[in-house]
Amino acid sequence: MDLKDTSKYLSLILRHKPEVIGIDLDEHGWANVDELIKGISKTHKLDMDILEEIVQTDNKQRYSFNEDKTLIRANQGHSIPVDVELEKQKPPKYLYHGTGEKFRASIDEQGLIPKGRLYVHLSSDIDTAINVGSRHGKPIVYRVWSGLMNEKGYEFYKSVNGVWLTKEVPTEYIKRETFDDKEIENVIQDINSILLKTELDDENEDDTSRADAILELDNVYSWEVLQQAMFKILLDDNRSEDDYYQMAVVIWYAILENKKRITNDQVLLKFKKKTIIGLLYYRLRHTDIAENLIWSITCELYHLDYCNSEYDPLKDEKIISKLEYYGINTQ
Ligand code: HQG
Repeated sequence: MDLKDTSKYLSLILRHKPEVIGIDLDEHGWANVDELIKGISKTHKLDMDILEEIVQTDNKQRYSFNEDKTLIRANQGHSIPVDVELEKQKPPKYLYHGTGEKFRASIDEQGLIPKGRLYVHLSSDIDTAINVGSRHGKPIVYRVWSGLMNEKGYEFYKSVNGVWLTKEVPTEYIKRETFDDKEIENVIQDINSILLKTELDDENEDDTSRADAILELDNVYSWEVLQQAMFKILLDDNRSEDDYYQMAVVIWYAILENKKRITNDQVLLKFKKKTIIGLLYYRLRHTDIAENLIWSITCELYHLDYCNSEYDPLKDEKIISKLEYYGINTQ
């Protein structure tokens, strides 16, 4: 039996059914470590060393000891009513919930409810939500307007392992993330009209206003769909250099905004970094005006030194092969 089995059993005991091994949790979810080891080791190989290893290496940091390691508890995920002293926190504007396609109809009707657990579990990025959703078959992801909910008085908690929790999410605060072409086409049309409108708008030299307006579209569509639309524009050979340039500005603003808003750079952009940098270079390499901009984007995404790097994206084998995948030959 490996650690994973023992860890799963541990989570059953600490979150749902301590009675299986004849122990109790206190009101804050703590179990006595000696009793726990004694109980679990009847069926699974477990001693203090193994338990410490499980707690330390758990990929989601599910468990915590108290200071002198005489007590242990699960950080979140309980179905039994314990108060793990969750920290109330102001959520970001959006959070995500991954689930199975089979629950879609019911969720669209009822909103998100905790089902067997004490809270609805949310994550700050889509990738995690997709992973969570995959546990229930074909995954789908809902975007949750958590910032707005919070303003309306709904409370949010963040567990020590970074999972966001809330009691419920009514339907008016969720929208399923879709990646279908029709929606992307709608976004492209909206972007087109922004690009066009301001271009006709006399000698409007203010580039920032167009990029801002495009970025604002993420109040209407999801940021992911917006990115797909921009990606399509960058892939389109028949666009003007100015269109490509505007996409670069939007990406730069998004990076800046994310820096302010979110510290975890995993959530920075949903583009594949290499593809997007390759595309920006491919489209804008001959324009003086974009040179600094695309170099700044590259440095931010790769954590490069602004002044010093010798890096040339269009000589990067990985980038070249990503672009080839999209039918672009950089040679
Ligand atoms: C769904 C894992 C129908 C909900 C993960 C979910 C997570 C509805 C399922 C943590 C519904 C409950 C929690 C409605 C919600 N109608 N279905 N109105 N509202 N549901 O396992 O969020 O590995 O209890 O979408 O990483 O999947 O255990 O919750 O699909 O953080 O540490 O009801 O469990 O962490 O399933 O997962 P779950 P979950 P651990």
